[in-house]
Amino acid sequence: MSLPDESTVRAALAQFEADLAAAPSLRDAQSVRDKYLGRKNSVVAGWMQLIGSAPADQKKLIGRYANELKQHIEARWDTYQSAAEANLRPAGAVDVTLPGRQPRLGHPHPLTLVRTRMEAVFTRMGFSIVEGPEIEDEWHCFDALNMPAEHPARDMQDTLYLASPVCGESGRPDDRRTMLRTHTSSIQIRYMQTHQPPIRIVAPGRVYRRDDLDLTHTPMFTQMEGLVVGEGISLADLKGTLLAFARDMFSERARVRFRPSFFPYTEPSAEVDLSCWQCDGQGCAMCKQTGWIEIGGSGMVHPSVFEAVGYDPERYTGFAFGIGIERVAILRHQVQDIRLFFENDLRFLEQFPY
Ligand code: 2U9
Repeated sequence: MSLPDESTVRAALAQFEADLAAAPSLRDAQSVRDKYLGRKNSVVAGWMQLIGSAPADQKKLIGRYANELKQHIEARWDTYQSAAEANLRPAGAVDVTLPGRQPRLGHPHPLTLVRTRMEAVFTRMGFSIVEGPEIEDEWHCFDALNMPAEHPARDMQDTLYLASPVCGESGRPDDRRTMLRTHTSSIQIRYMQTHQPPIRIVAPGRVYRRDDLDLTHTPMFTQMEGLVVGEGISLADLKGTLLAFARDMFSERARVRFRPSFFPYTEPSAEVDLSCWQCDGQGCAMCKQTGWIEIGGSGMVHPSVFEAVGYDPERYTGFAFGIGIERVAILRHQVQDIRLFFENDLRFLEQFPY
């Protein structure tokens, strides 16, 4: 091969253009480029090889011509390739080689996450999960729970009654009114009417009360109530169950404390406190320096409730408890305002990934 000079560079470039123009496809054009630039057996590689056997005073010059040819062909190839790829795609078409857009994945609401976790804890202890209607009659919500007609909880001030009566259980005029359930205890009344002891259930769901919205109150909130009925069920079983719940849900070291209270449907009744799981009872901001956190209410089922559903109160005893799910969520996640759970602000909701 004769040694390259300026005219051989020009001739090689012209030949490259001609070969490129004759290439029927982008793939053929890529072969043309390889014929000139490839690492082995290409025009540029051949020129580079000549350097070894060339006279000493020619070596530098040959290297310069080889590089010049290489740079020209590379630049020309870049423009050729971009134009060819743009031509392959009709105007406005989707470029399928671009990475896809990341879909925005949703996740369960924080209250659903807490509820699911609580359900899992009780399921592990052998409880079944039971649901029921949100629109209730007064018998299932009040009468059967030892809250007779004159009971203050039935007041229009506290309960959201529906405009038109739908049905009544007892036939008395009072019982014909329908309402949004004020607690999920009505689920448990329905369950006892259709099942015989022993029973071990938790009843989660929304409940409604006439309340104004503020930092700690909403007219709709979520509860989980529990009910265990059988022969020989005692207050010790209630305390043991709540302790097991607290240890699984909050902290291995949790302790439970009862404070005497009153509910019409339980006797005796108790407020339930847990030792603060953040400071382990030492006192911190979360427990307001008391070492204890109120988590709900509980008690032994009142005999009148058993009578209402046809259970023999001489034979059966049982315990019940109620826990506010928002309260658990607020405590677990240090939420400052209960309204955040219901405003659907993504800046809040996105802080609870699945
Ligand atoms: C039946 C008999 C008794 C359920 C109970 C409480 C005490 C209680 C509150 C906790 C926070 C409601 O969400 S809250 O505001 N609940 O204090 N609930 S005993 O007693 C029952 C339930 C069903 C048949």
